[in-house]
Amino acid sequence: MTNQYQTEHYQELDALHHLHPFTSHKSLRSGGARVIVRGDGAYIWDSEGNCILDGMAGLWTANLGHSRKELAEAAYEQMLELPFYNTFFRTTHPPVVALSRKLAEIAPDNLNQVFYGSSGSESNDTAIRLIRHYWTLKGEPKRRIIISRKNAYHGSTIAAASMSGMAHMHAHSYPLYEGFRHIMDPYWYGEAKDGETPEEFGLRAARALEDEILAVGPENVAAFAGEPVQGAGGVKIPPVTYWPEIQRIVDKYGILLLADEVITGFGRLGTWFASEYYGIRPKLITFAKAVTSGYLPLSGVMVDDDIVDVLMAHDEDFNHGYTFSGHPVACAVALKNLEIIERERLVPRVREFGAPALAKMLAKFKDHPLVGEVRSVGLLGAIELVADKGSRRRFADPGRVGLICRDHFFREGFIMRAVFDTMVMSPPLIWEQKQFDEAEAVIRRALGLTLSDVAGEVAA
Ligand code: PXG
Repeated sequence: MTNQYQTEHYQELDALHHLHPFTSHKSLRSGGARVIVRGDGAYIWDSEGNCILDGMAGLWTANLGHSRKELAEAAYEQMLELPFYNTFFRTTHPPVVALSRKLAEIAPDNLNQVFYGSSGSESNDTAIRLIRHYWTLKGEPKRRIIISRKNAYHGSTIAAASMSGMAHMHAHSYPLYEGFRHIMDPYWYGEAKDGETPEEFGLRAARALEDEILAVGPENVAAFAGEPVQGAGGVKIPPVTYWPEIQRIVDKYGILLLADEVITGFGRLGTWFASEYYGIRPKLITFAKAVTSGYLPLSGVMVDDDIVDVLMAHDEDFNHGYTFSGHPVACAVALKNLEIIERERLVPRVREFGAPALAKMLAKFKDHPLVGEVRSVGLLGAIELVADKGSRRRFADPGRVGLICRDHFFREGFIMRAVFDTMVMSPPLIWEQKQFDEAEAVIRRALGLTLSDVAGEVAA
């Protein structure tokens, strides 16, 4: 096990040479990064030897948990056989063919073709270009506007960040890429009017799409894009009325539905894809993260037969692609990952065990003085921290209390992420009752410590 000296050594070199994503580099340099050195199943270890329960599956990613030998072996064997070849210029290879076939089998029936990338951002950029290309080929080139939602996260490339609805990203030093509009997100706890039921709110939030389509002119709208459950935006679970109404509206105006399943894909809600869970019929699904459980980077867009038919009916090239589109080693690892998820029945297990266990564990905190709401769907969960439960009043300076709480979690040996003052979790699909019990004990301690830190600000 590494010792204290090495922790400081890594922190110092990290501060000197490594720029981290979504980070204040100044504060990171003064505080030092945590050095994570090992992972096994549900746990990770830091360089001080602390064992930490990973309530975020890496970053919404390691659905199988950490350090599965079979995935390492799949990579090793593929590296000895064919470590890399491209899929441009009319070439292909067995792992990409086998994975594409497998994805077509587990995805909704109408989605049978895959275009690959290495990150969720890339796959959303692919989808954006493909959507616009499709309408051009169809003879409707004016249809360029893609409507998405506030607080959506679709990635960090310029097009995907423009489709995202994160104000702090839009405010960054580039203009938004053109052609995106953002409507309200279906966040009942944060945005419902007094007395508005989740069902009423869900319809109102969905109808914002119709209002926007009419405002910009239906003939200009190419697609609607959304995460079935907003993840990075704070595990915002739409009311049951939301997605059926969205489906009705996209059908009515003949626009494409893009489901960004980068977080929800591969079992997280107890179905292979959340589109199945919510009964929606997307024309495109983007995926990444858990397709390999994060062991190697891989992403893609699954494309509907109608879109493919239009591509097939024209001679034009689709001028788009990445060196690593369909990387053979990543594809081999993805295939093995899906094989294990299937063999261990992890998708039905989320429905039968994981989802109810998470909901039951979170429910124990709903009466805590700091907790405004707990919610979960499948293995996505959230705890809202508020200053006043009764009125849903937030703490001053949003995000401050979330960070206090996150740091307590970490010191207590547990990872949960703070989205402002919403604590979110996304455990691996392999958690057993033991891990839910451990999480419960840590959450109880950490909420208690957080409460004593901010006691003066909490309504009696
Ligand atoms: N779509 C969704 C729904 C995502 O959650 C992306 C696209 C982009 O994927 P890549 O692979 O380009 O990162 C994501 C990524 C967080 C956090 O803090 C969430 C993501 C990435 C990094 C941090 O919750 N999601």
